[in-house]
Order: sequence, then C-alpha cells, then structure tokens
Amino acid sequence: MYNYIKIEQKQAVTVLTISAPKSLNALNSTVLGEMDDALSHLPEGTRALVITGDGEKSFVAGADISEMANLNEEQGFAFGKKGADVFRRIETMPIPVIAAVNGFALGGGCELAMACDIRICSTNAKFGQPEVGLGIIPGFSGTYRLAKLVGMGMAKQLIFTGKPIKADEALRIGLVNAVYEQPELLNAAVQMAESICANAPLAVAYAKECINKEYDLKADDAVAYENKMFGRCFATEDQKNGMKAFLNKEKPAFNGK
Ligand code: CO8
Repeated sequence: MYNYIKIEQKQAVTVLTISAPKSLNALNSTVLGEMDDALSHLPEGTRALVITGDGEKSFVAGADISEMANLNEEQGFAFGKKGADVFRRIETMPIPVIAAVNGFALGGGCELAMACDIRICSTNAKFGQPEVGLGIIPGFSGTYRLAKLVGMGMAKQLIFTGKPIKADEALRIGLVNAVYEQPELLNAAVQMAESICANAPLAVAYAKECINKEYDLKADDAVAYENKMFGRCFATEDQKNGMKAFLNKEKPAFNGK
C-alpha cells in the first residue's frame, strides 16, 4: 500500500517502520505524506504506536537533503510545515507513541523521535541536529522540543555545534529513556507499549493531554487543567470497571469508554 513505510499490527500495538533504505530512511515529502496518511488510518484496535526505521543502521538520517537543495523560501517554509504538522499530529494523537531509535536519528530523525512520547534506542544510535552545517536550522520543531527535553543550554550546544551524540550521552542528558542491544530494541518497545495498553486507554489519553498541555501553562492553570481532566475520568466506564475490579481483587477489563 505504501512505498516508504510498513505497518504491522501486533494486537493493540501497531509498529510503523520508515523504510527508504537507499537514503538511510531520510524523510522526503512522499514519506511524510505516507506517514500522515498512515496516522489517519491506523489499524482498528490500535492503542499504542511504535515508530522505528528499517534496518540496523538508521532510524531516520534527516529530511531528504536532495529534495531540499533547490528550494526557495516559500518552498522551504512549505516543506518545514509539512513535516512539522505530521510531527505535531504524532505528539497530540490520543494514544502513546514510542520511538524505537535503531541507529542514526539526525536532523528530522531526531525531531521525529522528539515528537514521540517516549524514546528508547539501540547501542549504535546517534542523535544530532546537524542543520547549521547545511545552512539551515532544525525545521521540524527541533528548536522547540530539544530545549524542552534536555534544557536550553544543552539544546543550544547540540544545535549550534551540529555535533552528534552517542546513545550513552543521549541517555545521560535525558533524550532517551533506555538503551538496548539492537536485536532487543523493537521487542522492548513493543513490550513497553503492551504494558501501557493494559491500562485504561482513556486515562492514558487524558494523562498524555495533561502532560503536553500543562507544560506550557502557568502553575494555577496547569493544576486546574489536571483537576478538570481528573474529574472527567469519573465519567468513564473504565474508571468504574478499574476500581470495581480492584475492590473485587480481579483483573480490570477496560473498553476505552
Ligand atoms: N538526505 C538525503 N540522502 C541521505 C541523507 C539525507 N538526510 N542521509 C543519507 N543519505 C544518503 C546518502 O546521500 C547516501 O546516498 P548514495 O548512496 O546515493 O550516495 C546514502 O544515504 C548512504 O549514506 P552515506 O553513504 O553518507 O552513509 P554513511 O554511513 O557514510 O554516513 C550519515 C551516514 C552520517 C548519516 C550520512 O549519510 C549523513 O551525514 N547524512 C546526512 C545527515 C544530516 O545532515 N541530516 C540532517 C538533514 S537536514 C534536516 O533533517 C532538517 C530537518 C528540517 C527540514 C526543514 C525543511 C525546510
């Protein structure tokens, strides 16, 4: 169905694999279009998404430099917006998204990983924002998300120098949550996704919405937002089922309503 991405459903977990091996899974506008379409048509029953890259060398080696080379200002804006919109969609979709970073995560690749909720990587992973060495800046919201994730000082160092960092350094600065041997990475991501799927889907979705929204709010507004969403949980069947199961010493069966 797609030329550059593969979709595989493992019960409630769907794995989206970016597969453009000739360019180390670089993101051209066709890949971005296919990703956008795939995100709109995830297999029914998907409750968590894992995003990874094909092969053992690269997650995504950036936006496609051959496509960008001759863009003018207007086209550069449009290309940046196309990627930024897809990534924002990942960030705001009501299911958890885990990046299984299996190699190079450079430029747009690092930005894709950062748009996901959780990042884990293989020992050979390399992260970086090399754009200034190409005469551009991160264009898929990297200047925004990197500073949020690792702090402004480290984000400025990574973006100004353009120098990539290895998996252990990415772990140290909090850019990834865990590092695995390459053969174990995808399974670890799927297992983490499955453990999330065992919880109430609406509660997970509300928690994601709260964490994302409250980060940009003032303390009083953030506390009030969580309060509102906490109350909303009590309008769900999942809350009734979850608490009833606990009191009956049973395993909860959540239906996402
Ligand atoms: N775009 C296009 N082609 C690429 C890219 C890329 N980002 N990365 C690798 N390729 C291609 C290479 O050109 C090469 O093709 P060919 O075989 O036809 O020569 C093939 O993939 C294999 O690559 P290498 O031979 O270079 O493999 P190495 O193992 O020697 O090196 C690297 C791997 C280190 C990953 C190297 O390929 C590299 O430095 N790639 C570019 C990394 C980079 O700079 N990424 C950032 C791009 S800019 C960006 O992402 C901006 C995002 C925001 C855009 C906003 C738009 C307005």
